[in-house]
Amino acid sequence: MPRDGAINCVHLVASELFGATKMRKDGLEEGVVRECIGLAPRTALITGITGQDGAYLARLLLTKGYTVHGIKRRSSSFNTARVDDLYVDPHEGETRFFMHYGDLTDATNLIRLIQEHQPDEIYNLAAQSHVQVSFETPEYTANADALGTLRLLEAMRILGIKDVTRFYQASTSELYGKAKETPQRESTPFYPRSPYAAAKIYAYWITVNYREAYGMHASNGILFNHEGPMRGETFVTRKITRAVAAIERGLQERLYLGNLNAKRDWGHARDFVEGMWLMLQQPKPDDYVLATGEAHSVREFVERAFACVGRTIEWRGKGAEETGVDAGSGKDLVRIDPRYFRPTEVDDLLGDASKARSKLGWTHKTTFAELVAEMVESDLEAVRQEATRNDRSAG
Ligand code: NDP
Ligand code: GDR
Repeated sequence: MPRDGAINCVHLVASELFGATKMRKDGLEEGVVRECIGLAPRTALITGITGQDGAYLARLLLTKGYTVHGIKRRSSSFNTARVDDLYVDPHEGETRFFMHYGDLTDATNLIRLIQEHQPDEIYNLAAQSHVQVSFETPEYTANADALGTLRLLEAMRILGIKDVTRFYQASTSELYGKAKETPQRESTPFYPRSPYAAAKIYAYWITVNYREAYGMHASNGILFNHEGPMRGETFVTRKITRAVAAIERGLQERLYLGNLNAKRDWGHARDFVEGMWLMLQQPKPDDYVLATGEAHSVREFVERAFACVGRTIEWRGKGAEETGVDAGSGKDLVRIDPRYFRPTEVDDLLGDASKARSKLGWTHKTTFAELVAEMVESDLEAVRQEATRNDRSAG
């Protein structure tokens, strides 16, 4: 079994570039193959490139020398703001970042894109990812989140790349739902509480099944909530930090929220995409929880976010009548709107990432306090820039 040697690596680099299947049947151990591939330019395909995680992962892979192909949906308005800075006009310079139109509900499109770009790694991040929206659009959510994953796995089989291309599935702590134990780890039973979570359970198990049935290098990252300045504005953390910034600049009166008592294990997306990548660098595929091991309530998030701009929130009243009052001014800045209550809620999630720590060497780097501060800071700057733009256009 050849283990060392520049010569093997040189062969592998060439084989990676011009068709890897033959070289991998020559008896090289999987670990050696990956080490050597580390020297060759690698290609990744990311579905959901325009989303929060897609944007962070694309940046990470580009810094590691990858060529990155992303799938974006056609939209009547611009939807690439998170990755616009990565784009280089191919007429003007060399680029390793490409975007292609596509959709997880369109199997022929997925097959063609995978065939054309022959990725070494596929990261399936695309999803209708909003839990509350999934109650309004359960069928679409199942189509994109559950069947979309199946379409990608089948495409890999149909194209004969199941032995050479590695697959990452964006699984979620929502699978634990009404959690059976605390903290949740890989062995904790699932109990989904939304159409989103039910769809993601299918995606989780079909990934495991293709791994077991066809020997594919397919892994699930069971990721607990991860946030950051690029988080979508309708997820609770970003909704809060945007509101804090807008209230601070006098552009918004108050913030309306749903369940203040829900607890989540919130980390930073920048740290979590590193874990996704590590999973695909392992000799063997597996499933891993990524989490911080610390849970905080929505209420605490609100308090800390307002504290970043020097305001202390005091809670008054109960249930839907509860308000968050600014101790300094006496103004109620937070009110409850029952529209944001969910038909079935996930009350409390807390992850145990010991396996990822010991097997991948992964751990989160950003603390809860740092995360909130970074998001508030970024939204204060965004609101300032918006205000400046509006001033200019008014003049
Ligand atoms: P986002 O909602 O920010 O991004 C989702 C991405 O999927 C967007 O690029 C969106 O496109 C795209 N998308 C949606 N539907 C389709 C479709 N039918 N075909 C193709 N693309 C589609 O999610 P995140 O980046 O936060 O999350 C990434 C993945 O990780 C998701 O699968 C999510 O469910 C999962 N996850 C997220 C966690 C988190 O805390 N962030 C935790 C655990 C799992 P567009 O921009 O056009 O809407
Ligand atoms: P979640 O994130 O459902 O955990 O899914 P979200 O930020 O939407 O909700 C977290 C908790 O906050 C409560 N909440 C509110 N939520 C929203 N969006 N808006 C509100 O006004 C509000 N008020 C209170 C919610 O009830 C909930 O308990 C996210 C997504 O990224 C999923 O794709 C991912 O799988 C999971 O995290 C892990």
